Amino acid sequence: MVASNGHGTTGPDVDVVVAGAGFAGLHMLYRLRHLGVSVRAFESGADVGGTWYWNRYPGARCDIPTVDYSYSFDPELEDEWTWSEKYATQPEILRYLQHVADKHDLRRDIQFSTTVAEATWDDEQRLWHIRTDRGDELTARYYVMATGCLSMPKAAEVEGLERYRGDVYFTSRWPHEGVDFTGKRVAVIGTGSSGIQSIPLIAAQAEALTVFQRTPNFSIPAHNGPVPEKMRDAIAGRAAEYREAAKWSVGGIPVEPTQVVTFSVTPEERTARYEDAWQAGELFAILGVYADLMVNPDANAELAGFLHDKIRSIVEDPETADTLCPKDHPFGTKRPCLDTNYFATYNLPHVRLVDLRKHPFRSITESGIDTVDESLEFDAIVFATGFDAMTGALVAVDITGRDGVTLKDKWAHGPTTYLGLTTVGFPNLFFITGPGSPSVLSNMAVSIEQHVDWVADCIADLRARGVDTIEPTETAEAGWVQHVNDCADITLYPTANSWYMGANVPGKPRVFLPYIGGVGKYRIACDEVVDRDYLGFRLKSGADTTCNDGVIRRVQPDVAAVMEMMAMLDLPPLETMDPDTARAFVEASSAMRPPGPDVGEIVDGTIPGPAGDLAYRLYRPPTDGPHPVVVYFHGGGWVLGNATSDDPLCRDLCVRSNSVIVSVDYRHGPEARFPAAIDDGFAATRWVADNAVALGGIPGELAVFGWSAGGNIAAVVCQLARDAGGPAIVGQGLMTPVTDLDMSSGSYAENGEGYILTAALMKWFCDHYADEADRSDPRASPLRADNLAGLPPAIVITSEFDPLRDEGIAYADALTAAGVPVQHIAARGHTHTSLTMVDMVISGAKIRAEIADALRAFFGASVPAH
Ligand code: N01
Repeated sequence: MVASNGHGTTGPDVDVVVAGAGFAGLHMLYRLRHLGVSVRAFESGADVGGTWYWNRYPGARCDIPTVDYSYSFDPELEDEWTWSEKYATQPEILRYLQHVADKHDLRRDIQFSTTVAEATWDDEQRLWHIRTDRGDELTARYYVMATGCLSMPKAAEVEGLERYRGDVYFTSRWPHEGVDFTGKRVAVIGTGSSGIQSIPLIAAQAEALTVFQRTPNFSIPAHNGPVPEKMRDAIAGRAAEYREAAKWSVGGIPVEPTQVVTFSVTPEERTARYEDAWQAGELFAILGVYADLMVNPDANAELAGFLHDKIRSIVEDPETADTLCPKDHPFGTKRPCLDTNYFATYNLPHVRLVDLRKHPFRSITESGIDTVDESLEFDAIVFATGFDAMTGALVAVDITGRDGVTLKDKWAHGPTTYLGLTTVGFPNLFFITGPGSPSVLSNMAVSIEQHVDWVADCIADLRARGVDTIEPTETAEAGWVQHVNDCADITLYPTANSWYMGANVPGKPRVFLPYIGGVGKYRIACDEVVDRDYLGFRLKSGADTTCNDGVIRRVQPDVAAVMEMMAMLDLPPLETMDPDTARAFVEASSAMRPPGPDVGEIVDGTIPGPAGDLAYRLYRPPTDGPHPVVVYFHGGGWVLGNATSDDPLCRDLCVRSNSVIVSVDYRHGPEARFPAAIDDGFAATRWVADNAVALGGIPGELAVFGWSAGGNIAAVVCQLARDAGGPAIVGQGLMTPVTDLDMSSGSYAENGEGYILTAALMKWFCDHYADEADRSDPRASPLRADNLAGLPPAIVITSEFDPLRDEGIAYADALTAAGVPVQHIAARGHTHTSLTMVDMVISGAKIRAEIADALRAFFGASVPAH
């Protein structure tokens, strides 16, 4: 039903309904009001504040410096409000939000002590029907959920609570009048941020405190106190500039991320830096201590070791200290805590730690808690057991979208959103800091404002254009979900059983919920969506639908980061250089690469070639031989490179495939043009086959592998070997190969610019390599061979953003058509060069693992075990 809007026409009762009046809801209300739209907000609490209204437990504070954890939309607040501490307490933050609400008279649009219970989309009228738990019913064009990421407390999951006669408290729903634990025997369950903040203060009052710990957590001292001068100075007199920098930063605080990796410095320097981060008492300082902390397990373990030592140096009882050392998850993969005297609390004689891993709960009794091996009596039990994070509050509202689908059902296997803001099937529904947005991994104040601004601007824009509904497309949403996962998958985060993964709630799907790509990059993506005419959104105005469908981020995030870095260096294009200068330039750049994994042995030697000796480098696996042998041909467009130029890739292939890799050099253009490289490649393959035993290889177990121009040589060598009756080659690995020199495929048009290997550079390579007349020779363009039958089984690897992609695919198809067994590995989101960037582009590792598996399959049972 469409109610009268009081203006004599029919339409929604209000333009927008907002659920929640915390940080997000208040700002949303402010923005909408200034747009001149009608808005009604509902808030479950009796006043504004959201999380800061409910979480009143002793010790509750923010864990982002409060000068950063503040609004920027009202510049007057910078002077009006002075934070008393580096990390303000809950009452002070609540007063701040109340001040904002008062100043902007926001309460008049908020109905308190009221929860939105149901929201149902009416596709005919194009509006939401909203119903609250107090029976209010109204319609709205848009529905904005500003319900918070950590607002739905988890149920007490310990059996028997209903029997218990003592006092029960949840940190997330703390009594307004406070609690006096003096003379009480208290149990605290949970050692996340809420437990770690409250335990020292509860211990200070209680007669006896027992902490039940399931998982120990990393925590560093907050070193709280007055706002440090350096923090005040950073913002004083330049608040606007400071806030602007925060918006484009990684985590929502303007700090320059380090580029230094853990093991690039001496152990002494490393420890000194860890110590500085410990002393700084800031989450972003310790999480950003080294660039590889959250991607390299060894780097992470190094810091974890330092933190374990700190715990052991504080906690006097060695067994308790050991129980408090987190060992089951990498540092940072569960949100680390900031504390005041947390670990030292365990030195107090009346405080005891129970390790639930060793002594699990049996049940809660009338008078206390039974573990499997003792009965303990308590006057009060405090649950600091956390939240159904990020999705709990969203699916708690009965939301029904188009075609009667509920949000709960749609997200049964994990939330799917476009930009964390919207979801398919639910037009005109917006989430503030929803799953798939930076939210909890960032300074929430900054992320909330970004979402609120995006939503407000969007609503204003749609109204101005006469658009009735906005809804993401399946393609855009699937693309964003993929991107969110791609970003998480190159980090250690998914390895932990954290609430980021939904792992703290029994039965919740295991999905990495927030977006880890960074606040600044995320903002760029959101803005770009709008600039590209709402890319990936379907807009309906009356009977018209417009849609610029597509995916906003398709390149793998680490590949994109490398491309950005290179763009910033503004390097001269290779094709503007003469070959010698280009060679020197590439060699100098290669010296800065991570070296790749250790192999068992490296041997350099020479091979007699048709026109003189050819250098080779042999990589032997660290396992007992003999091994199968792979003749490797380097990339470099037949102009650049040598036997050692693909060193990291060769090491990686060697270790992963457990094969001897013999990287052979060949003559280059323009000094030695086509077919010199091919002649050398074939001669080198023959020589390696003949000398397999001396090289530590298994006779007959010989494959060839090449990248780029090297892939071209590998493919041609297989054709030549077939035609010459030997040597026997059991498999060919062609990674982003050149198979046709005519350079006219669709992928040249698509990817010829902007992905490092450009069409212009390919032309430069080809011009230096082969005369026009030679380019259709199958020895230059193996795709043009009349007959591909009888060639060795192949692995063809193509990259999505490579000008050479289509010719790789064409060769794979042609081989298949000729009856050759082919495994085609399509590297999604990769470029021509990214798969070679060992230890730099982490997303390439799983592709190289697939390649290694395929190589091993060529050799079958003859490959010795790892
Ligand atoms: O909740 P948590 P939280 N039996 O989920 C344990 C933010 N926050 O309220 O790890 C026994 O982190 C659980 O054990 P395990 C901040 O982002 C910020 O403390 O699941 N134990 C864990 O130890 C934070 O990360 C501040 O094995 C059970 C604890 O309870 C987020 O909110 C302050 C259990 C829950 O830890 C959540 O923090 C407070 C069971 N059945 C919160 N179930 C600031 O400083 C759970 N546990 C700003």
